This record gives sequence, C-alpha cells and structure tokens, in this order.
Amino acid sequence: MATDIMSRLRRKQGYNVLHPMGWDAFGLPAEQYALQTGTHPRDTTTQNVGRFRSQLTRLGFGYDWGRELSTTDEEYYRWTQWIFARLFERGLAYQANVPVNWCPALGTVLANEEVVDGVSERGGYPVERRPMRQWMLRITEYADRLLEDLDEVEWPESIKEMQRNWIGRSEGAEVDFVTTENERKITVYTTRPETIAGVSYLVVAPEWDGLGDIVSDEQRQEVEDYVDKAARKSDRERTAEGADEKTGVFTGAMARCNVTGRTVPVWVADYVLGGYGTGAVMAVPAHDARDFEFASTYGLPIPRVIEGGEEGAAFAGEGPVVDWPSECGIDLNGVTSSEAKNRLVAWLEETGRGVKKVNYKLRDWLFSRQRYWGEPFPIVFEDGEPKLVPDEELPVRLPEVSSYAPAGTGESPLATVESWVNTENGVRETNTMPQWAGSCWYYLRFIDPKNVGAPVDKKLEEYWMPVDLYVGGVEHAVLHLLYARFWHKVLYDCGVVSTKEPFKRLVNQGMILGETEYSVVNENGEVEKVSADDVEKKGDLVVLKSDNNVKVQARAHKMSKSRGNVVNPDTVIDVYGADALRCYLMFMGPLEQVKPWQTGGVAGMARFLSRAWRLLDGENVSVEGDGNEEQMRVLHRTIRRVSEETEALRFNTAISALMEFVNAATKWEKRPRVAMEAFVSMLGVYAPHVAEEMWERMGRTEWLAHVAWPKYEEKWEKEMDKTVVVQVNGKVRAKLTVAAGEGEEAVVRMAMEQATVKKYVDGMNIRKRIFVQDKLVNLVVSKK
Ligand code: ANZ
Repeated sequence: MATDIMSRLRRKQGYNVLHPMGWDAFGLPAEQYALQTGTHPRDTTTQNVGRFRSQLTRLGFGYDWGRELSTTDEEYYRWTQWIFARLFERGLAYQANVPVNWCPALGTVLANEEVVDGVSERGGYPVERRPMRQWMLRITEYADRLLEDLDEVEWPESIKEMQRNWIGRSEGAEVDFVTTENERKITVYTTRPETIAGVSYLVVAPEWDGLGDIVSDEQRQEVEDYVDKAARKSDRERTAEGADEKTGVFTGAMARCNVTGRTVPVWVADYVLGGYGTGAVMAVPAHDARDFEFASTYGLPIPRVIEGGEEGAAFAGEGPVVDWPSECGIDLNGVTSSEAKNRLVAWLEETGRGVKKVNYKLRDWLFSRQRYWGEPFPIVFEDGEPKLVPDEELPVRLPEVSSYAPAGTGESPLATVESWVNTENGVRETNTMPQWAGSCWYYLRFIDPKNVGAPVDKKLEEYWMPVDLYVGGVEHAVLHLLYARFWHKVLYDCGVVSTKEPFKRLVNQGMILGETEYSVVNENGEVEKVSADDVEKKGDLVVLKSDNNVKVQARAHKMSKSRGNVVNPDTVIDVYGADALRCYLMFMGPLEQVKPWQTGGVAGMARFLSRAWRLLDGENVSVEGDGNEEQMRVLHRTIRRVSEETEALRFNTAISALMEFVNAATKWEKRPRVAMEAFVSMLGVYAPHVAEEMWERMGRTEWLAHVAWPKYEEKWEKEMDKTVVVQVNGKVRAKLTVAAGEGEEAVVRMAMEQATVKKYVDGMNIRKRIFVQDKLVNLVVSKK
C-alpha cells in the first residue's frame, strides 16, 4: 500500500516509476503445505499466487504486471544458479563438514534463525546438532564492507544497529597461556588485554579442542559428565547474562600467562562458546559481568586492576590501570584503559607475546537444505570433485518426482531420482538452496525480467539502481537484508551492478494486528470476553460502560487462523469498497507502528469518501472558475500539507489534510474548478477508484493517474497568514502563524497548545483575555 501511494505520487510528479510485484515461493512453508495437502508445491504455489494477485488487483495497486516474476520460475532460478556459479568461481562457496541443526521430524537442516529454544520455528519439532557435509557461503569475507557501507544508506538507525550487532565486529588480541604440567598452549581471545593482570582463572569451552590433553586424571570423570550436559544446551541458553547460574568444572590444570608470568587454574564452563574467538577465555571477574558471576559462585579471587565503579559488581568502564606488575617489560600503571589497550597490543606484537586480532560474530552462511522445493545447485561431482555446470546449460531444472518428502536419511528427496542424479560427467549435487537465495537479487530482475542473456542489462541497471524505496517488515531487519547486501556486493565485484548498496531507503511497515479483544475477570475469577460495544475509555483505563469500576483488559493479537481474528480483505472490499480499505489502512496511524484492526474505522473512512463524492452533487457545483482568496488559501494549504506528508510517508496526516479540505469545501456555496480538480487529483493517490470517477464527473476524459500533481503556490498562504503575538500577563511567550481573520476561540486554543505558553497557564485561573484579531492574544492569569 505504501509503495503504491508513493509510486502514484512520483508518477504524477513526472518521474519514471518502476513498481513491480513478484513471488518468493521456494522454501519450507510451501513444501510443508504441499506435504500436508498432498499436492505438488508448484500447484499450491500457483494457486496461492493467483489468489494474492487478484486481491492486490482489487485493491487497485498500480503494479507493472508485465514484470511479474516468481523465484520458482525456471527462467528466474536459472540466474540464481548463475550467481551461485560466480560465488563458486570466486571461492565464496565451499563445502564443509559442519555441525548443523538437524531436525529429524522435518528431515532437514535448519538455519540458526529457524531454531527457537531448541525446537524448529515451524512445527516446533526437536532439533539436534550433527555434523554434515554442507555448502557454505563466505559472507564473513564481506563483514567489513557490510559494516562500513551501512553509512551510505538511509535506513532506520535501529535496523542499522541490528545489522551491526549481527556482524559483531570486535577488536582485541590473542595471548598465550601454557599449562604447567605438560606445556600445552591455551590461546585466549580478549577485547580487554589491559586487564590481564586481573586474570584469576582461564575458561575453555566444553568443545575446546585440547581439553582431553590438559585435564587431570582426578578431574576427568567430572569434566566428561559436564561436557555431555553442555552439548544439550543452545548457545543462547549458555551465554545469557544472569539467566541461569553459571556452571563449570575445574580441569585440574594450571596455566602460566606469558605476559605476567602468573599461574592460574583452568576451568571448563559452558558460558564460553566453542565457535567464537579461540574457544578459550582469560577470566577477569573484576571487570566482566559473566566472569564476576562465575567467580562469585566458585569462590575464585576477584582482583581489581582498573580503578572505578563500585564494590560488589564488575566494573566494565574506563579508568586508570592499577596494580600493573612491575616485573613486566612494560609499565601501564596510571594509564587510562583504552590507551593502555593500544600500548599493550603494540607491545605484544613487538615482543611476539601476542597478536592483534579482529573477531566477528558473523558466521559463514549455511547454504544448503535437504529439501525438494528449492533451487538445485549447478554442481556435478566428477570423481568427488565439485564442478560447475557450464552457464549455457543452465538452468539445472528440478526434476518431477513422485515423492517430494525428505528421504529421511538426511539426504534430499532428489537423491532418489537416479535418472536425474547421474549425468555423463558425474553425479549431481542433490541438496537445494535455502529459501533466502531467490530473494537475494529479485530487485535486479524486475528491471529486466525477460533478459535471456544476462541477469540484468547493464544500461538498465545503471538507469534504475539503487532501489529508491524498499518497504518491508521488521522481520527482515537482519537476515534477508544482510544476505541481499552480500550478494549485491559480490555482483558489484563481478561488474554486474554499479552500486555498492542495493536499497537506498528502507522503511519498516508496522504489522496490523487483529481487532482488539476485551475481557474482564468475573466473580469466580474466570476471564470472560466482553464486546467492544460494552466498553469505554476513561483516561488511560478501559472500563465497562455499565459499571465504570470494572477494569477491562484490552489486548490485540497477531492475526492468525487459530485465533479466528484474520480479516479477509475481499470481505471488507465487498462491503466498503477498496478505497475505504486503502484509506483506512493508511489512516490507522504512523506507517511504522504496530496497530490493531478496527472494522469501525473502515466504515468511517467510507463515510469520508462519500462526503468527498457529494462535493460534486447539487447545482451549486458549477465547478467552474477561480476561487476566492479564502478558497485559494485552503486549497494551497492542502496541497502543501498533502505533498509534504505524502513524501515523508506520513500518510495518516496527509489523509487528515484531505479531510479538512472536505470539511471546508462542504461549506462553500460555489466550488471552484481549480480547487476541486486539484483536490481530486491528490485524493487519487489514496483512493484511485473514487477519484477517477469524480474526475470523469467533472468532465475530464484522461486518466487522472497520469495528470500532473497540483502545484503549490506559496503566495496564497503567505499573503493570508498573520503572525499573532501571545502574551501571558503582558509578557511575550510565543508567536503563532494563523490564517487571516481566524476567530478568537481557535487562536486561543492554538496559543494554549504551545509548550512555552502552557508552562505559565497550566493550573492557573485565566481571569481575562484580550484579543486583537490578526495581531495579539494576552492571557491574564492568577493562582487558583
Ligand atoms: C578478558 C576480558 C576482560 C574480557 C574484561 C572482557 C572484559 P566480544 O568479542 O566483544 O563479544 N570471550 C572471548 N571468547 C569467548 C567465547 N568463545 N565465549 C564467550 N566469551 C568469550 O567479547 C570478547 C570478550 O568476550 C573477550 O574479552 C572474552 O572476555 C570473552 F574486563 O577477555 B574478555
């Protein structure tokens, strides 16, 4: 909806607009649905696409259907495979045996994001870790560029921050410790090397490679039991600060620090993760919250080495280094921590006692799935070596299969289609790409959807890219956007695209929730539903109309079939019309906000549109000639506000301005053509069906959608606006710009809304007011 309004506005402003629609239809949901209903995913996908398309058409969305595409079209995924081939050639796609989230019930590997608290996001089935051969994409190679180029885009700061956190770049050092018993090296990664004098123990992750070598005989059994238990926890459970108590076991080993020369015990604990840094940590309980918790639990020493903070808690802030060991070859006493870190890291490098190190939270992208309904890889194994299928032979088509259920062995159902698997040159890769693949580049294909020689023509790409406005849900804040940015940068390096970033401006649309549900707790302590008609708002509270003392719980939920609160647009359109629905959705509140649906609101919007329609009724609608000054002032104020608000995507306030125009124009005796045409033209981006009809009623024959956006003339507002001085007890507190001839009541009301005026009149008695039209208001107040 937002993009429809914007593209209608831009076209009327003379821009060449590309407003496409397509379907991202590979993936687990489509396949699961097909499995449940026993139909081929291609058939159910086609059916669903048909329904969506007809709904969108009924809503009057001005899409260029000539560019429609589906990521499941062979001619589309041919180029998805082509892009994979470029990734492969550049060494950005590789195979690895990695522990993956294996879901036995779904018979597939899931991405970390598809696993929530140890079960699959879809279906809620248990998920376990298991090593398997997988395709990986080296997104980590692009980590720095993915970070830096965020500065180039106009995105909400919150989304940029989520991407930064996901990439999770940190700067620190690796330092070695050596066990005293058998001289095994334990390398730790630390972002706070300057706290090294405060190390009271080391911790290695349960998965840490050398654990078996350092553990003492007495501690072996206890350590093994602990490692077994840890394997059953998710990373999130393990690292949450303060969640469960930190647990761990002493390994029996002691290790010496090669910077301070001091010896500390080595523990194994699952708050340290095997897959991050070196999997081993130097614990500084005085300056790290998790170490503090752990040391407190196990009675380990907590020496402070940075000054600041309070006793009884870890101090993670900046401060001067204290108690730096004098025997060390560098003296950092009194140096501020950040400066101490720089000097120490330089010294570590110089003396070979440690190395500077940058780490990322970002991991390479697990890029294969053991599913049927996805893009096949353009890969054939010749003697076990993966070889690209030549570009001219693409696409590698998905074969027709009798069963598209997972093979259950961990292999994709494609593995059972022997005639497809075996080729002259070798055997095909039977994994398929994950559902994110197709959506990584569709914005490019929309530019040139029929091109048979390239994913997109260079000239066209240069003309259209980057995408000026991308409106999407906040659920895509990290993954989809990160993956698409990654592919885009690879294509940039291949010379396929000319911009570093794909999406210049990004806006997150808030979800529409189901209608608010009301409930009360009855005498028996049971929750009872009540109807919206029986409740009213009292200040911040919702109460029963029949008894204002009874508090009502008001809650809106996500729309879902199981709750039965799904609103079907078709039904709403049948009753109120598409324009009422469009305007209502845009009028509900700011675009980014999550809002509950209210059928009553659509009815209100239908009434507004009827009032607009009636502006053309009756004989006083000569709809000819110019307006008088007052009418021109109202018109141009409306043009200014609707233009500004629409461009800023504040559609709700733009619609308010249109409503105010209708209120004013309803009172006019004659409705001048200039004003009515301009109004209808603006209404057209929000309510295109009604507006096109009104346009025709005014005798115009061309499409309103193609008529230029009305021009704002400042002079009408300028000449007519007056500056009114607001005084409280004779002192100037504010200045207001008001329409010439504005009445006393309206001006006083506006004056009282000014914060600088409010301050002096709130809680006071207004004893007198002096009003000079177009010039002055003076409020005389005294204490109550
Ligand atoms: C000593 C220290 C002292 C640390 C201090 C912090 C504060 P980033 O990269 O910002 O997330 N760490 C290192 N590897 C880890 C692992 N595999 N699992 C859990 N924690 C790990 O944070 C890096 C810091 O997290 C490192 O710096 C290390 O603790 C810990 F006052 O070393 B620090």
